[in-house]
Amino acid sequence: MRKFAVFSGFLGSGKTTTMIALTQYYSQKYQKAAMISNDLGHGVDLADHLLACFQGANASEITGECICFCHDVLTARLNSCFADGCELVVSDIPGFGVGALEHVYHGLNEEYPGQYELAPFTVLTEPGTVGILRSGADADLTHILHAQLMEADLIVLNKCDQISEEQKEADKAWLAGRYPQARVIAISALQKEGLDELCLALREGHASLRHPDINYEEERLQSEMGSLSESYLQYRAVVCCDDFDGTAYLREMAGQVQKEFQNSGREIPHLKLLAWEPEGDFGKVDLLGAGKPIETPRPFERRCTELAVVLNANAACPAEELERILSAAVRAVSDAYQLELYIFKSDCFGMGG
Ligand SMILES: Nc1nc2c(ncn2[C@@H]2O[C@H](COP(=O)(O)OP(=O)(O)OP(=O)(O)O)[C@@H](O)[C@H]2O)c(=O)[nH]1
Ligand SMILES: [Mg+2]
Repeated sequence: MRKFAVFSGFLGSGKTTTMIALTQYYSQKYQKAAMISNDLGHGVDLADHLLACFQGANASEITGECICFCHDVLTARLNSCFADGCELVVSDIPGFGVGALEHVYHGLNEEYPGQYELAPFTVLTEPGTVGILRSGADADLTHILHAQLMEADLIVLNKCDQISEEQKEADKAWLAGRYPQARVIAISALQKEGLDELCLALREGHASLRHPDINYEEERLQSEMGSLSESYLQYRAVVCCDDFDGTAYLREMAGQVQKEFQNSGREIPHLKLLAWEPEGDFGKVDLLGAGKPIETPRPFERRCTELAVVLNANAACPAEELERILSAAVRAVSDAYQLELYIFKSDCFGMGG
């Protein structure tokens, strides 16, 4: 079997966390599996790929372009994973992901007929998203979330550790009723629950290769995408005197950024802060919306004297403003911790192209 699955879904829905948990579970229980982190940022070792590597996943990345538009790069990577003994490869999609069914699945099917077995087109969602869809309160966001789910053969309701059994069943039933073309399964990637059902759905299921009717809204999607910016910042921070708490440092930085976005009334769907120290300890902090609590999926185990830091953010503001906010937060918090900074990468751009 040489199976490939795309994992689509909104920013922060848990695509990376799920791909890490899935490839590890799949490799233990079935056959070797691999994941690809696809990011629009340039260069190598971006946050999602590094996180997967730190956690020991069989991972690689495709950066600087969407797999929708570089089938030669994608197929070369798939071929090398399959040659390496993998039977399942999963990749995410940068941005909103809408259109990936057409561009990736139909594209591969037409250009490389019969070469790849396409697993169900998978869209991740989470309880908060289902709540937004059900209320329809935010028209633009609802439009994007709905367009994503229209493409799904398989809907994965992630983060079920955050809700009760009753809520989980209610959300599943609502998704199944609203998107009858898709199978719905519930998991918690963080708690590694529901992974067997997900493995089986990908192993045994097949892509339907439908053409969902979302093209007429493409212009609107383009303009919504155009209002988002993405930023990547990488630097090394060295303390001048005492050691320090790396987790607190990352959380304070997320807090500064959050304050700026709260003040301006703009949204920041996902800010990732990943840092590691020379001995191999690492920490991760996430902000998943200006009004959301700061999450620490992985705290540092020890205090630090030196850190390499990767910041990656998607936000609804112009690229220059996002860059200014992130740089200011890095400088202010690093000063407070008496850290000397060596910035070696800063890449910020609008996602509208
Ligand atoms: N409680 C809970 N949190 C989760 C779960 N899965 C992911 N998360 C958290 O949700 C946040 C976002 O997860 P990611 O895996 O980075 O999401 P993503 O879809 O890859 O995000 P982008 O790369 O920005 O598109 C992180 O803080 C994760 O730890 C889950 O099952 N339960
Ligand atoms: Mg990700």
